[in-house]
Amino acid sequence: MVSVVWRSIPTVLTVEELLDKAFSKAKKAGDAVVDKDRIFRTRKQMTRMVGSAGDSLSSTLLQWVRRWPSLDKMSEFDVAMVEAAVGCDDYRQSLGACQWAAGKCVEISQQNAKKLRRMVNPTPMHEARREAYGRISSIMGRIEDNLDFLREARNILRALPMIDSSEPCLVVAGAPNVGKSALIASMSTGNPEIAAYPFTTKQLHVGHFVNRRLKYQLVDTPGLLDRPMEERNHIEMQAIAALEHVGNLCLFLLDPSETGGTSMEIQTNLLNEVAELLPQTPLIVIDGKGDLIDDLDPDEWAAVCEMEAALAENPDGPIPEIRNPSSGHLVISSTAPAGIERLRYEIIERIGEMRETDPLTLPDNWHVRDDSVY
Ligand SMILES: Nc1nc2c(ncn2[C@@H]2O[C@H](COP(=O)(O)OP(=O)(O)OP(=O)(O)O)[C@@H](O)[C@H]2O)c(=O)[nH]1
Ligand SMILES: [Mg+2]
Repeated sequence: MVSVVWRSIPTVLTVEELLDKAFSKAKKAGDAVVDKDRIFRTRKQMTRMVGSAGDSLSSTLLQWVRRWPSLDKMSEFDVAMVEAAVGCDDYRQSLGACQWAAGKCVEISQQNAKKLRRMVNPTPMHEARREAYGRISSIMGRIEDNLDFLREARNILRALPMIDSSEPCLVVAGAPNVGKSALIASMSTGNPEIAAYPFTTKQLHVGHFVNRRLKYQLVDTPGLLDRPMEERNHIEMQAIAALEHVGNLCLFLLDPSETGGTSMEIQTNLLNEVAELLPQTPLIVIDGKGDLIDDLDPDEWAAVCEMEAALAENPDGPIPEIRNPSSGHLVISSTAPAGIERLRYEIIERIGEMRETDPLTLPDNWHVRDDSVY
């Protein structure tokens, strides 16, 4: 199951815009009718006008239904995001309403055509066309709230983080200001994408790097895995459950320098909570902002920074590693930079081990040949 590309969902017009577009197209279709016989001409015109309006409305509505991602085909993560952002029930109901209205528009145009076939005078033909237009407008009026919902939903959904659940995903957690976003930026190829969770105003980053054709995604969790458990509501809990489903590893970033403003005691409590919240997700605990940690040997730190810089020139060189003597955790610094390549190596190893222990698991998009048909 590949992630939904939220940025490509189509715009939804207002009822007024939709009707204007459909009726002006219908007028052109009517004007194009040529027939010397007045009765025949009027019948054809009125039939074409209603037919064209019905067709264009139904095809636009059905196109939206088709192009808006179906909840049934989304990953659990995406469903949880939709639930938190706009509500799955309203989402499903609004798309259902578009489908219903599309059917009704076609039905009205078919009924109108049938009626016109029995008419012999132009005046009732015009009346029938007007009546059909009225019914179409009233059907559209009935889905006005649904279209308004979809239009607003689009703005919110377009900002959601996109995660491909068929590739490894690393969830980066830690207290506010510990350097989560900086770590994602320093590990990523190119600039991380900026996205938003529905429950926080904080920007979040989704970055990635590629190793041996596997795309390792790094997902930020500001406002989600950065504060005590009791403050979380039902929707956030659902999103956390979804993160556990999509995340293969959790990188928990500590800031022993406490320059981010959170004491180590609170950070450690948060670490314990996150470990409980994501019981199935292995954790790698890292000490960040290594350049500000007093416990490190300055000479050793300088050597690590130098070796890390040398790696940029020669990627096959030795990968430096430094651990905090007081915690035993791997130390990194996104600004130095240092320890980043060691962390990357460790991630690749850990993910590799996980994939090896379950060799029968194929990626979701793997093509399976059904031999019975050959
Ligand atoms: N000295 C130093 N500062 C760092 C390092 N990493 C991040 N910072 C600084 O710490 C501050 C917070 O970094 P962010 O990456 O925004 O932290 P965050 O955890 O994403 O913060 P929120 O998203 O607000 O929770 C910024 O001012 C960074 O420049 C580091 O390795 N060393
Ligand atoms: Mg951040």
